[in-house]
Amino acid sequence: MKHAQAIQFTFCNLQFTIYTIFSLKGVPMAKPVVGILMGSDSDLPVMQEAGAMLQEFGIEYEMTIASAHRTPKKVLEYSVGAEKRGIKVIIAGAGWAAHLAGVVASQTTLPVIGVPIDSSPLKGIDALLATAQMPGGVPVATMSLGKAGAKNAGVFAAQILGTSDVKVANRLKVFKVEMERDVEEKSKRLIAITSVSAPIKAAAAAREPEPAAEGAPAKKKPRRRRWKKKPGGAAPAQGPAA
Ligand code: AIR
Repeated sequence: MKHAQAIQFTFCNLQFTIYTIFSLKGVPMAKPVVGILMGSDSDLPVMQEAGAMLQEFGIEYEMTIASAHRTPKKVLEYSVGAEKRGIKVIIAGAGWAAHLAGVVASQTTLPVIGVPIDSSPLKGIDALLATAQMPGGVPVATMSLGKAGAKNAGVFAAQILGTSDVKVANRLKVFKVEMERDVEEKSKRLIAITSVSAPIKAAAAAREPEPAAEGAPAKKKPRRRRWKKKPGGAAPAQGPAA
């Protein structure tokens, strides 16, 4: 782990040096606007979900390891200098006693998104509380635990940037439509392979009417079956439970 951490650190420094050389030579380079921090290299499989989402929305980001407990000076330097370097949102993920996001938030007025990581024997409950339970005045927008939380951190960062960037806002709209379509596809596949009750099939069919052929009389919407309560018995359920 220590070895991997050293490699990552060297890589980040190299990236920074290359960026500095090129920008001094006047070569335009995309500047990162989101900073992803994580407490350890062991958090990378979770935190890369945030990077993947940012990439999908065409947002430049940088990633580094900084621990509130093991490298507090680095966390301080990063937090204080981020805004000047053009960073607009910081995503901070950590496990165990996860103070990273809170410490970052204490040093900057940039929005900080916290990702609690389920790497501890307490399955992340410790990280969730440490990240979310900030005292008044120092907010950390805390996501759900683990990979879903990291993914949401990427989406949430895009939503913050989307308030002043039309391109990002439009990509977010497409993302929502695609997500809805994906779920509907899954639902159709499920209906096709299972014997679900008639009212659910009818409701699915009603949601997606077939296009009527030209000149054909308009198709009637399937009528909802009305269930009559049997004397002494309960009416059968008409759809999935909420
Ligand atoms: N951590 C590192 N410094 C402070 C904290 N809270 C967290 C990391 C990681 C966990 O400790 O975010 O989730 C275990 O780190 P490691 O390096 O032992 O794998």
